[in-house]
Amino acid sequence: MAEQTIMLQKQLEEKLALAKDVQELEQIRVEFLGKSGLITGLLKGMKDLSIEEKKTFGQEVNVLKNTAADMIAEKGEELKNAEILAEINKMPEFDISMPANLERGSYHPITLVQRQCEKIFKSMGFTVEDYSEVVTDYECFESLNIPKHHPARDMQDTYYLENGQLLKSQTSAAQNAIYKKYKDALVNDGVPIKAIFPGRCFRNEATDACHENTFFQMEGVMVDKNISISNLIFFMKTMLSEVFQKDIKVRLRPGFFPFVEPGFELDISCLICGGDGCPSCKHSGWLELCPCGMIHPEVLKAGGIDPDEYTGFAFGLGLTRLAMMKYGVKDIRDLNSGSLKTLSQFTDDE
Ligand code: FA5
Repeated sequence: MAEQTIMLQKQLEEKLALAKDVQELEQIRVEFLGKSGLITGLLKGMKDLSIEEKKTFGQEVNVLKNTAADMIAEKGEELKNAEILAEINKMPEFDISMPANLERGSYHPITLVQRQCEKIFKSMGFTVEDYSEVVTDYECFESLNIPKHHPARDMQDTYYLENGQLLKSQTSAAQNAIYKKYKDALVNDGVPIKAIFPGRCFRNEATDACHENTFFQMEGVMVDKNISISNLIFFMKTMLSEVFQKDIKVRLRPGFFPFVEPGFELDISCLICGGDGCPSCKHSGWLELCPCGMIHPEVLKAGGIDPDEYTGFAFGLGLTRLAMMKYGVKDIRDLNSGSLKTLSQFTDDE
């Protein structure tokens, strides 16, 4: 009977040597080790053998079964490795010793002006804060003296999440948290609150040359005893002269925001058309850049600060528009285009 097992093993070896892929290998496995396979079939012929012969032959068949399973598994590994190698060989050749592409990327123009503004304000003692893009209705509106159904909300329609949170429509959404963070140091240690917080804002509105649905602002606040509009104007002027490094025509006019009183609109003369009027400034010659004002007492109160003792100013600089003016970008949409050809032209000129 040993001949039968030796013959079957030889047969299996020959078939395995010819197997080209895992599908063929599976067929061989079924042929030899399947329920009605050749090796299993050997056991069926045992019924006419003596008990002693059955014992010996049974052992031989079991050894063959295990050997066959090992041989098939080994062949399987070999075929899988060959398949991986074939895939690798199909890949285009490359030279791993080649030096990396040494062409440097460049910062986005908005990042450049943001960094520049941060540097200017840091040099004047402001901290730079980060805040989330998803905020609550309380943060974005209620804490800023804009209750539900207030008409001021119409100016800032945004994108709402199913859980009632929203994508912030203005960086002012961080004001309440900033006041709460620093109020103890203000009251107990007399440290003025001086913070800027740049961030991405979202508004559900039609786009044009000076409006995007996703844009950047940079909020700034200062709270202390006896802060006045003169302080506000000083910081605004310093920031603009540092950013542009030349005299810029600005105008301050009254503006309404429920979270400041009095409130102003700070416009700069359009640097794209020199003030003559163009699509970038909606043909007015002026660009709304940085609304600002004295923080409303209700807003200070919501932040845990006593408005009878402390006053402060706040501003909301349009960073994206500032980048447009600084780099002469005529259409705001180019800044979100992701076009490397457009964006790689700008460099940090410091
Ligand atoms: C505000 O968002 C107020 N939170 C600003 C503020 C802060 C006022 C603190 C007073 C005190 P406004 O909606 O005007 O205000 O936006 C501020 C600036 O963001 C604008 O002057 C403009 O420069 C920029 N901006 C507003 N909407 C867009 C837009 N759709 N695309 C690009 N820039 C925009």
